[in-house]
Amino acid sequence: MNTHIPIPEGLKEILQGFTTEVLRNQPRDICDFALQYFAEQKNLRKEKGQLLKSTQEAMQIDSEDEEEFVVSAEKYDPDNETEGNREPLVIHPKTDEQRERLQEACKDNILFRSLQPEDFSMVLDAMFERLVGAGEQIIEQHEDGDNFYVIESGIYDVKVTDNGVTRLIATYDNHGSFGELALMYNTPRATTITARTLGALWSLDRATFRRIIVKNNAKKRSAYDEFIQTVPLLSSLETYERMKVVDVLSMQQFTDGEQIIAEGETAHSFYIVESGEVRISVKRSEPDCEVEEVELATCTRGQYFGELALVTNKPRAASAYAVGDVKCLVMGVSAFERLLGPCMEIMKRNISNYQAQMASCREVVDQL
Ligand code: 1OR
Ligand code: 1OR
Repeated sequence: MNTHIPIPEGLKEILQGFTTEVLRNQPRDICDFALQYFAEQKNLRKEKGQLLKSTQEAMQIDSEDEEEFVVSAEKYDPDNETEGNREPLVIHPKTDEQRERLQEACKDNILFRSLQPEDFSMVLDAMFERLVGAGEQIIEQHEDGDNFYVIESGIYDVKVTDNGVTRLIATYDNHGSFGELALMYNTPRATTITARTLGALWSLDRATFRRIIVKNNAKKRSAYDEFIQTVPLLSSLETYERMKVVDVLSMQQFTDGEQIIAEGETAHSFYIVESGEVRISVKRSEPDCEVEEVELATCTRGQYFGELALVTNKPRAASAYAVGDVKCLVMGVSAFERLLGPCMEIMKRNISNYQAQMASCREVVDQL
């Protein structure tokens, strides 16, 4: 009998992917492995869907803006502004002293760095101070996201509960920001965040965050995605993973001779050269001589630096300086840890190259 059994769409790809992973991992128990593999695939699919939705929403905000612009170019009607489908801008009045502290806390924030000055000013207007006590929970895993937070002071523990087991995965020490993911991608909170000490936070409400930051991210995606695709380190990332990388990048410019990284300092960022040249050097002090700097390497377009301290959790191993005008794409430490896991092997391989090169330098010196 000649029966025709339809093959569901995607079955072949799913089974091929699974078989490849089984062959690669050689698991002892294929059933257990299958459970874990397909659960991960389902999560990945969910994540991709959410990312796509957030891009579409950001595009929607953009097109609303264009419509508003056309209407207001024809005839400006101030009464109409607040009647539109847009909420008026949120403004939390601040004293001069508060605004100064706020500006100081936000000045290095990577999510804000690529904003136009008028958008940054709107963000500052909308932010409000929240003082927290030791032990206070600011974010609870799996809840909906209400605010984004920039740390002014205090120590904050980041914990994840998985299968009933709670693990401390990171700590913010008087620096950084958190709570952006649920607002960017419309996902539940990824972690629980609790203050370990007394502290002060600056909060930004969800609506303003989405209106300004998410819209800005959509612009960044179209501006940087092409370049990011050419960066060798990131070539193993899937398209949606690259989009997430672009979301957390900001561009920083340096002029000739400017120091980008200082040897011995605590690391907060990772850099990819977009244009120009970066010189990497270390201090060397010979007996009876002044401390001098020796050049180790140079990085040009598409190359990265500043990963070593983040991977090893140590102070900066070398300094980095701009040679001529330089533009770098910069990523914060927690985004680096969260998003560049798939590139870690490549970075570690290159780090062991540093050590090998260092060893061969020593051999040459010893032979002299
Ligand atoms: P959110 O809105 O999901 C919890 O609320 C916040 O914790 C999250 O945004 C991030 O700002 C922050 N993975 C996910 N979120 C993290 C992580 C993180 N660390 C801090 N947050 N990982 C740790 C990376 C150092 C990955 C492992 C779970
Ligand atoms: P970082 O976070 O320690 C300085 O900040 C960066 O310089 C470092 O990450 C690397 O990205 C970059 N040894 C150490 N760091 C190096 C080296 C290097 N080259 C580039 N960086 N060596 C030179 C190998 C050609 C080894 C000799 C000490």
